[in-house]
Amino acid sequence: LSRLLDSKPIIRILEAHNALSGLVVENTKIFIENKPYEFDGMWSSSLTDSTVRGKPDIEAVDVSSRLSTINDIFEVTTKPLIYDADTGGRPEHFVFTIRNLERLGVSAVIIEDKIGLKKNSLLGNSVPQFQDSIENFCKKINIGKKARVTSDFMIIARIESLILDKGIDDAIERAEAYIAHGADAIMIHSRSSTPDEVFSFSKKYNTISNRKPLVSVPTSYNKTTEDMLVDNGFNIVIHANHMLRSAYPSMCEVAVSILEHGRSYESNDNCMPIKEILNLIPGTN
Ligand code: SPV
Ligand code: MG
Repeated sequence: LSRLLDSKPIIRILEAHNALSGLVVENTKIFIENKPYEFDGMWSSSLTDSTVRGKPDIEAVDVSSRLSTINDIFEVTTKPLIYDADTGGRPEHFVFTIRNLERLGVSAVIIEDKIGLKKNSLLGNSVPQFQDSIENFCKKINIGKKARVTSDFMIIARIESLILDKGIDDAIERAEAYIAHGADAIMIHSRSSTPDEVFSFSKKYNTISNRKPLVSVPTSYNKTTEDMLVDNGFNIVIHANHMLRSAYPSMCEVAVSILEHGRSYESNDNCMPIKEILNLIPGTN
């Protein structure tokens, strides 16, 4: 991942929640005017890895289970993976998460500067959620950095100031502090439907000394194109939940249709033909 960052204008990451969705990220490739386009890597999302287990995105899925998903994905794919570690947990526990992730071959971890019972960021202030102090979070970054074995493994600090309506100045102050304490990159999150606030942030961020790569997760402001992100200084874009969100509606439609018709025939168009699913994975026959 760190090598890719030096060689491309923006790194394009797509969520994977199991081996099959990992294979979609791995193998999807298109050509536009003879130019190839594909994803550079995968995002292990806390939201989707919790949702596939029927659990809320509140750090209820333990790290061992999360790592088991990644193990499944890595058995059949080759691209870099960025791991969503939520808050990173207690600093004393974060150390072991780092060691495990590195050993598995994960390229980077993102930890968010929240404390207490973590809730999904896109819920914003409609639920109680709290930001960690700058001092505490800097300590966590620093402890994580010391636990790393290889310098390639990136620790990315995620700033929740815009999610919690704390403003751009607070976000910039945090970015500077997190970088000073060892963050290898910064993720600025937003739940706004336009990119205005993240672009105001990046305008200031791009001028700070010792600037590190900048990560965007444009779930709520998804009219924004990758080209616009590049123009505003972003280095990594994470499409954070789209493999799971696109699969689920089709499953629900098929379940309803089978009940309605007492047979599965009407669902044929929603389903991959048996022959194709048998041929989907090399080595099936
Ligand atoms: C995730 O994908 O789990 C994330 C991004 O952390 S968000 O859901 O927007 O908080
Ligand atoms: Mg998450």
